Parts: sequence; C-alpha cells; structure tokens
Amino acid sequence: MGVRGLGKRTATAVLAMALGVAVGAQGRAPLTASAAETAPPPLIPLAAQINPGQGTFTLSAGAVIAVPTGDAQARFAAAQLADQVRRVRGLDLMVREGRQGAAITLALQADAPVTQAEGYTLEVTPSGAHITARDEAGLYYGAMSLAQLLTPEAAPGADQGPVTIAAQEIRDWPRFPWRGMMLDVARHFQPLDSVKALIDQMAAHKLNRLHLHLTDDQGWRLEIKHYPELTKVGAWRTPPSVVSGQSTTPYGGFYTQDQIRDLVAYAAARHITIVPEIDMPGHAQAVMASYPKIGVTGARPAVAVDWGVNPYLFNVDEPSFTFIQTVLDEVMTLFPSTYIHVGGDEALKDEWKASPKVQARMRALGLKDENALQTWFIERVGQYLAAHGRRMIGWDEILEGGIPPTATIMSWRGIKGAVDAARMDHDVILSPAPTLYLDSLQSRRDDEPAGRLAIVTLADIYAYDAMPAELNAEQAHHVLGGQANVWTEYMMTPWHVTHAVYPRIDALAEGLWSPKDKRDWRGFLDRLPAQLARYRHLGVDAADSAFAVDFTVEGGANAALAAGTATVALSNQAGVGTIRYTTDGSTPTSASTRYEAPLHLTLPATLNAMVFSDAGQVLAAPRRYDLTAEALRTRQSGELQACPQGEMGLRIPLTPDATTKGPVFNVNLFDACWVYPKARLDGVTTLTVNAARLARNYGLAHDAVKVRSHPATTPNGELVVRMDGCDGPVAATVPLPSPAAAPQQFPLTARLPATTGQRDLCLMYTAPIQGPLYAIGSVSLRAAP
Ligand code: TNX
Repeated sequence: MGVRGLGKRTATAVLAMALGVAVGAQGRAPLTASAAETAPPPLIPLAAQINPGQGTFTLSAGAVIAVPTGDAQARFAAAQLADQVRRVRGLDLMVREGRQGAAITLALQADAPVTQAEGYTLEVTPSGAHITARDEAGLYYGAMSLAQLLTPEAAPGADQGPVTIAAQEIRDWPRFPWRGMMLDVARHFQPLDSVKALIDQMAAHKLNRLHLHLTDDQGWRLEIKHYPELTKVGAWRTPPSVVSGQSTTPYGGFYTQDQIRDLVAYAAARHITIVPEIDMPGHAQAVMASYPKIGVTGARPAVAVDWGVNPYLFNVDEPSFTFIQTVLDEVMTLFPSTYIHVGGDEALKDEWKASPKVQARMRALGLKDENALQTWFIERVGQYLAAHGRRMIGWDEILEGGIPPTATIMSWRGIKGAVDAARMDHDVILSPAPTLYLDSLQSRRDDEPAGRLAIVTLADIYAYDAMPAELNAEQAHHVLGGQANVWTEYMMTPWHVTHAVYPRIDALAEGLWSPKDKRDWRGFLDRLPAQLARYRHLGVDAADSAFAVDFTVEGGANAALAAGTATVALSNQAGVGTIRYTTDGSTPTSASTRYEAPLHLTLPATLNAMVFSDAGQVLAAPRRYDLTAEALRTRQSGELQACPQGEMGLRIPLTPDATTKGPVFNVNLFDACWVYPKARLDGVTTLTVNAARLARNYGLAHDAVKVRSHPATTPNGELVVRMDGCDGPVAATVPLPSPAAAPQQFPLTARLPATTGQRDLCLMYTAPIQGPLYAIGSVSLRAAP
C-alpha cells in the first residue's frame, strides 16, 4: 500500500510504525519528527543522492561537533556549521577535537565513499551525524549541507531550539567545477563587509568562484604599489550634475593590498577562489585618467561617468605591456587563483584605427585588422601569465580575431562563443546575458528597483542549463561551469546587490551543483521557504519579487472605469503560497481572508494583499492596489510602452550615484518617447506627467546615431502629446522648464481636447539630445472638476 493518498501526519505515523521507529522519544519530537520525515529535504542545492534511513536524530544545545586533532580546515568547517546553526536556530553547539561524546563528526578519509572532488558523505543516524570526504572542500560542503538539514523550518517560532531530523545518508558532489558569481566593484564600489557577506552566502550555496571585476572606465579599485595614481586618481569620479548647483562630491573607493590579502584568505577558508579581472584593452578609461601615456592618444580623460562603452584603449607599444605586466605581477602576488581574467570585452577599435603608430605596428606584426591585433594583444598577456604558471580568461570578444592559444573563454553574448571555443579545444565558462545577468530586473512590478529591462525571473535562472546542447561528450569536458554576473551600473548600494542576488543565487546554485536529472522547479519552491527563513535570521534582505501579489483587473482598467465595478484576480509570479487580503485599508495578517477566486468590487476600493507559505511564514510583504478612478487612469513608468524604435531599455534612478533607494524611471536611451495605450478619454480634460530630468551619461559608441531627436520649438524642448499613436495629431504641447530653475522632478500639465473612447496617447520629449535625459515617472488623466 502506498502512503501517498494519506494526510501528511498519518502517512508518517504509518511509515514510522512500519519501520518500527520510536518517534517521539525526545521532548517535542512527535510533531517535528513527522515534519522531518515528510518535508522536502531542506537542501539548496539539492544533493546528488539522498537515501532515507531509519528513525530520527535530535540535536539540542550544547551538542558537540568533533574534528580530528590538528585538522584546522575541518575545525573551521565545524565552526562555520556551529555558527550557522546558532545564528539561524539559536542553538549553541561546541566544536572539539577528538571523537568522544560527539553528536556530529567531520573527518577526512582517504577511502570516503564519494570519490569526486568536492564531494562528501553525510550520514545521519539516530545517534548522530557524520561527514566524511576525500578533500577539505568536500568536508566543508558536508558541513554546509548539515547546517541546512538542521535549520529545516520556515515557520516562525518552530524554527528555533532543538531540532529533529530524519535519519538518512546523503552522497553528494558537484555537477560543474566552476560555480561562479561575478561582482562588479568598479561601477559602484562594494564595501568589504558586503563582499564578505556575499562570500558567506556563496559558500553556503556551494559556489566556489568569486570573479571580481576590479577595473573599468568608471573606476580602478585595486591598490597597485608601483602605480599609485591608479587609486589616487583612477578610483574617483565626479558624478554628473543634473541640477545646476548640485553638489558633486567625488564618488569612489578602492581596496588596499592588505584588505585584498584578508579578503582572499577569507574566501579561501570558505573554499572560494577569487578570480581578479583587470579589463583590457578597452574599459580602460580610469587607467588613462591616471597614466595617460599608456593610452593611444596620450590625452588624459577624466575617470568616466558614462556607463556603456567608452573609447579609451591601451596602446600596443612596449610601455603599455610593461605597465600591464607590472600590474599583473602585483595581481599574481595578491591572488593565488590559477585563472586571471583580462577582460577583452567591448573594446571599440576606433582609437587603434585612427592612430598611425598603432596601424604601423599592426602591419609590422603582419596582422590583418584590429580584431587580429586584439587577439595578438591578449595572447601576449596570456603568454606572460602562462610563463608565471597562471591561465588567462577573457570575455568572448577575444575570439573575434582568432582564438588566443592560451585562452579560456567566458561567454556572455549568448553561448556561441562557448560552443566555438569548446570545439577548438579551449575551456569555457557560461555566463550568457541576459539570463545570467543579475542586473536584469526580476519582475515587471512597479516596486522593482533599477536595472536592465530584460526580465530574468527566478524560474528563468532555475531553467538555465550551463551545458550547451550542441556539444558532444568530448567537447563537453571543456565546459568548466557557469557564473552569474552582478553588473552594478544601476546598483548604487549594497541593498541593491542583495536584492538582485537573493534568492536568484539559490536557483543558480542548484543549476551548477545538482545533477541535471534532479532538476525540479516545484520541489525547489518547496525547499525555498526554509532558505528564506535562514535569510531572515541572517539579516539578508532577499527580494520577494517572485512571490509578491500581482493585481489584474479582468478586462482591464477601462472596463472597470466604465462599469464602476471591477473583478480583480490576485496571483504571483512563482504561483506559490497562500494569498490573504483585506478591503478595508488595513494591513493583512495571517488571519485575513484567504484569496480563492477573483474578487468582485465596487469602486472606489482598496486592496491590500500579502503571501504566506504553507508554514505560515511571510513570503511577500504587503502590496496595495487602489481601485479609484484616478488610479485606474494613471500609468506608472513601467506600464507605459516604449515607442517602437530600436530599444535600449533601462530602469534608472534619479542620480547615477544615489546612496539610497529612490524613484526609478523606465527609459529607452534611443528615444524619449512612450505610449499610454488605450487611454480612456471620456470626460478627461487634463493630463499630468510626473516628469524627471536625469543625467544623460551613457557611452553609446557607434549606437549614438540611433538616438532619435524630435524637433523642438522652444529652447528647453517640450513634452508633446499626440493622439492615436506617434504619427497622430498633436493634442498638447507643454514647454519644459529651464534646468537651472526647476527641481529634478516636476509636474507637467496639459489640457486635452474633449474627446471620447479609447485612444493611444503618444508622449515624447523634444528636448535637445545633447542635454539632459527626460523621463516619465507616471502619467495621469483627470476629468474636469
Ligand atoms: C556588458 S558583459 C558588459 C559590461 C556591462 C554589462 C551590463 C561584459 C563583458 N561587458 O561592461 O556592465 O554589459 O549589463
């Protein structure tokens, strides 16, 4: 007889009886034991093999974790396990050498059952938990898994104190050796504590490579003793001012060599290798701001304040290579990583094309074009690294002039670079945009902070497979693994990074560690609440974007406006949890009405809703939805459509280096033009735009020609409103205020001609495209009073 059809607790009781297990010998065990035996294994990433055992194991405060005498790394792993359990569950454990009286043991064992590198065995019996591995990383990951098993609860209250877990044997090892995250500390400097916090969580998720993007146009973040100007000058930029008289305090920061040594050791203790990236030959403007002679023209630019692609390149002469090699000498002393990343992305070749000296050198080397020159340049650096026992990694652009013989390729423009390189017998790492680009937004919600407008949901990352299907078994060996990249142009504060990384890191980790045939999205969602509870206890402010309530008015806002009533469906992106709501303006609680079916409401109405897990834990903070005529006629920035020209979609903040969360605006860098589709204009007399003036700080390189200019009739330009789309008749024109006189955010109100029906309103700014970038926070339509 199967136990499937029975209720959870009954099923467990049956199972326990059948196995002859005495459930409930200790304290509160009966309840927890049931939960322990039926709940999903609280592991993320899921383990390769889990074999159920007999009975349960209860751990209480004061229990001992034993490590072999003299094994400092095992001792550290044990201390980390104890630390997690204490911080998440409030249980104090003790770490000791020698096995006596131990509830938990950790030990390296030459003949441990799991033979794969970084693998481990974790055996839980009624008398204890025992971790064995053939290497220290495996032992550490065993400890991380046990820390998760010992913190299985999502329910507040039940997640504290002694814990009972099912007996089982776990055998586990990674699918890929390279399980990475890249953090861009150049665009926005990341304080050391934040980097360490990321390292902690990477380790807890069995990720093992932290790629630090240390240099870029907007900042050089690593102290180099031989070239002090790199951090004296290159680490600081002056943010563009969008309001005249606005203070322009330099923005920046860098890591001293002592700090880097400390960070590298911190990561190494957690079995994470820090892979440094020194970007070349492009993304080098901060270098040229510090040492202009290394550049092609010798001119000294300021450290860039423009995101995107800037023109400054390294020269290709000997002083340039002396500089690079001297920098790499210090980099190699600081970072023991075998792999050193040399960038190679987005190097606009204009400066090389325009320089007679560079051209002469190119011809003397017998190279056919600037792409071949880039390959030669990168390979020369690769040879230098190889001569020092290191290996070079570059972004996939370095393939453009032929593959540099010593290169490992990091593929970001899709996966073609990886496929091509693997077929040519080179190792590859997959980190394709937009899927593994965590600067992509994670939902279409209004409350999402700044980022790129591609939406990469938790489910998208979970579905990603780092092994390209095109490769045969032989070529597949070249796939080292995958990595998610946190580019920080629009992540001004550590909070933004946290929001972008968690919980998408959970989906990433499972994809890179767990066997492919264990992939199970629903199972992952079942295991996630326990992880969210861990985040809560550890003070990690994970995004609730996948769980937050979305409100959908059936038939759209116009139907509700016409009828004076609305049918509203509540849902969330991941389709999990219980939605509870109120209609009286109060904040919902776990006792509020449970959402079962679309709600029929008479306008005006207000809905407040939040989401709870099965365990009663808050999965998403409350969200509010107003059903008033005014709200139904208002569209937020993200609800407008970009005009149908070549799009470069971003969601950007008021100031590029803001230090707090603030308003954000969806823009298309190529055209300051939006459509409010199907505006219901019956009775409407005025349109009000919440306008904002932003810095136009984007290096668009050759794409600059795509920026559309609309003819203006006044010096500062206007907001022009057209009816029935962007080629329709002009319905209103409102001049923009002078940038010197108006605050950064200001309202623009236009009278609209009387009309009826639903019509597409096109809103465009005619401000000169050499000036500030104008954006729309929201548009509302009002009926005459
Ligand atoms: C492209 S990915 C870049 C970065 C940007 C990123 C923004 C890569 C190698 N280059 O310079 O930060 O897009 O998403």
